[in-house]
Amino acid sequence: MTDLSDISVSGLWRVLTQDLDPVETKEWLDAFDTVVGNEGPERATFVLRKLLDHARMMRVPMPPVLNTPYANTVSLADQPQFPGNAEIESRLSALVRWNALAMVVRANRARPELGGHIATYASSADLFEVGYNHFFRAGQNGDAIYFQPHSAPGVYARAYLEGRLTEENLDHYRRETGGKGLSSYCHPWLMPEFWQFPTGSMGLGSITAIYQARFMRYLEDRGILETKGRKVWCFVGDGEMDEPESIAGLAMAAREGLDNLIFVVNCNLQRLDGPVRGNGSIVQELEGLFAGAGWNVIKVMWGSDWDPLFARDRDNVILKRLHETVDGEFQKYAATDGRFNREAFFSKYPELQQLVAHMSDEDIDRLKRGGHDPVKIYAAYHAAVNHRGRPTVILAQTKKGYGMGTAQGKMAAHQAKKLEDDTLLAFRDRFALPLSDSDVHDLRFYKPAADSPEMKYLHARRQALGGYVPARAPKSPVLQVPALDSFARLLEGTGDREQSTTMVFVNMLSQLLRDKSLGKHVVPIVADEARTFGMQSLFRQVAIYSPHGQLYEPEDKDELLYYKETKDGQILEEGITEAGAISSWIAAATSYSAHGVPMLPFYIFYSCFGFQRIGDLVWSAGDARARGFLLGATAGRTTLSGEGLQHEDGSSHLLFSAVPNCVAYDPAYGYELTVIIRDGMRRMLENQEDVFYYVTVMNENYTHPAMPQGAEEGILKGMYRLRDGRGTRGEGRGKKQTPQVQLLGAGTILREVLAAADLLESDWNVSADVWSVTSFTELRRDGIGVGLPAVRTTVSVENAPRNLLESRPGTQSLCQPQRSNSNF
Ligand SMILES: Cc1ncc(C[n+]2csc(CCOP(=O)(O)OP(=O)(O)O)c2C)c(N)n1
Ligand SMILES: [Mg+2]
Repeated sequence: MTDLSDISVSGLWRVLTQDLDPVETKEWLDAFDTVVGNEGPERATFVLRKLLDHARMMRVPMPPVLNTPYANTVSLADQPQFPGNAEIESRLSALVRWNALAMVVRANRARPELGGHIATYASSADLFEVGYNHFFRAGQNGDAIYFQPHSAPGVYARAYLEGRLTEENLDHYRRETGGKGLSSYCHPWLMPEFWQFPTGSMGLGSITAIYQARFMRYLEDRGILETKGRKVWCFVGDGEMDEPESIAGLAMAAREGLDNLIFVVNCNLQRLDGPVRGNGSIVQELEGLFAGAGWNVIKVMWGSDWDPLFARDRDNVILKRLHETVDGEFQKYAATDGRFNREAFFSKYPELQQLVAHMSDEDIDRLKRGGHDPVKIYAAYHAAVNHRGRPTVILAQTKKGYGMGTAQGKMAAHQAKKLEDDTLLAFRDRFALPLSDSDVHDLRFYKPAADSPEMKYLHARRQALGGYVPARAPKSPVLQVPALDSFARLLEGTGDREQSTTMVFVNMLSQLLRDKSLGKHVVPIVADEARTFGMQSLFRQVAIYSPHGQLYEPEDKDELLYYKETKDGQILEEGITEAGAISSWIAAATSYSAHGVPMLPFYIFYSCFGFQRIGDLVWSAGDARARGFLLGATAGRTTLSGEGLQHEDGSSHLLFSAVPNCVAYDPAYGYELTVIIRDGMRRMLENQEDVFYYVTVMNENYTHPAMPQGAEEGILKGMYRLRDGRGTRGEGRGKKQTPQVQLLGAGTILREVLAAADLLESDWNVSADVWSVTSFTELRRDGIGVGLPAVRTTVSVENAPRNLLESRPGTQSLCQPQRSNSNF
């Protein structure tokens, strides 16, 4: 007997499809049918359960119960009527396909270095079109759609048909100059009124989408915003699912019952270099993964033209053959023609050969994968939006480079961007495009007349769904921020009392949470470190958010500051997932745009586990125009030495300083911190600047002076004179000129600098001015800005004239937190 425990999931599936005793199998199945037929499905479930328990007792290895056959999950019988006009939709999707392809190929004909992708969109076009025509609801009360990044050309091509982008825009694909260009990928910084969510870096779309869905629940549960019925759609690639971030939030999504979340994985079985799982099955693997995490899984494997084949296949020989086939072979079938497919796939068994005997090679060639059949896609989406209690993943099988002639299914399909005329002509014929040979040769964009049935249909569908997508709302309602003197207690110093800046922050946060108008917008976020930062008082004050409330009596219930979870709790206690915590923060920090409700998130973490751990998500926050505070706690080299090097952060400020719209401060005193946070709130909530803050806080205790008169401006600019050396020199000390030095200190080192100044004065008679540097980053930016008036005002890139910045090499990085295209 085969030892099943040693076999991989896909291997096991194949072994299990080899039937050694079909007669006996049939008897068992007949018996089971009788139970279902006579006693109903409930009884059948009970019997199955009993059998499984019994098998476990007898140590019989279990089959991979999380997998279903390599077939559509929604059966033909359960398939809803397709409500659209299939013919018009097919013509529209052909036009979008063409314009996307023309845009990329045109750009590369003119400038081969531009790059771009078509094969991804060619595989996902139908997945999007069904969404556009029937599901995606627009607006701040609509759905949040995370587009698969490399399908951006198709999203532009559709917006062109919709009249939202012009031919000139398409002609500036990947050339974002002069305000007419289109960014390579989904990028709210570069196209602030178009893209909502940045997804260009693989895996970040998935995790931020999951936490977006969770944040929408949070807004609803806290009574801040009605989000019921809204969905988060996240389109990802099958290769992309290998990213740790892609799967990092799956269990949370199921645990919290996020049925407002729908993942669509475009399973074209390929990534950039080759097959995703050449020797296995990515669909089956993902099914097991998602099902194991508790998701509702819907597979869309085969198009409607397979239905009659499956219906006639009494012996399940198609499934048997499918289960023998690894993805590397499926890719080959995609890259070859019907004749090859007949010989290599269908001719393996006589029964199978028989099933397709009536079909020509062309018919076989045209057999669709499920992700290319709007009827099947509609059925899956319909099931997904109506599913309750769990998130849904749709695994849609497609072909990479679908319809792109010689590029379809090819190993190098991902990078195909220069197509020859004969391939283009074949594409035209394949999708019945109304283009002449010379139109094709010239790669002419095509838009039907405004009064054509296609255009009327397209606009009518979008009107019915509330408008156009994607569209981003850059402005939000203004929230008034308390005046600085309302924090007087934090500005007047601590006298003899020693305190850490972390505690000052917690006091300020606590005051903000109590603020009548601003309080409910505050979102404190921690990744299992609240106690470390002395924040446990907030557990009781505003409680921890839990969609299930608190189903147990907490061990510390008798204490004043007990661990309190409630359905309307305000703290997001994420557990040990920095990636999850910052994804929550991003959702809150972009809520002003995604939901029209500005929120004020504070995510506090060990500074060593900030950028170093989740740097790419920080960039993503910048790209998304996030507004909020990140707090790097226990910062600097001098605190918590006993914890070892892991907590000795000497680089987080350097790392954050590279993100152009991140304003970073390293304050030493409570009043500095207070001024900085107050001003940050003013800039983000009142002025609506697209900046976010990184502020370090420490846990070293010392006394804090009161704010010196007039220090505020310097604190914000990055430095101010804390001690005037001349003032420290004693009276009548002689007229002799003594040396005068300037000492600068930031954050943790400032108090050592003050001590050094004392030493210089007492031991060496050298007087020293001491400057508290609250931000070397801001000073550096100020310095760089000298001679470039437009960016002189720190990082307020928003107001800088783009053409000026863009025309100067070397200053671009200041205004464009964009990744280099060539990396993607
Ligand atoms: C973090 C990151 N690593 C690498 C890339 C480069 N990259 C862009 S697309 C791609 C392949 C994507 O494959 P898949 O997710 O299967 O999408 P498909 O194009 O096949 O639909 C890669 C490696 C990237 N964009 N982001
Ligand atoms: Mg892929």
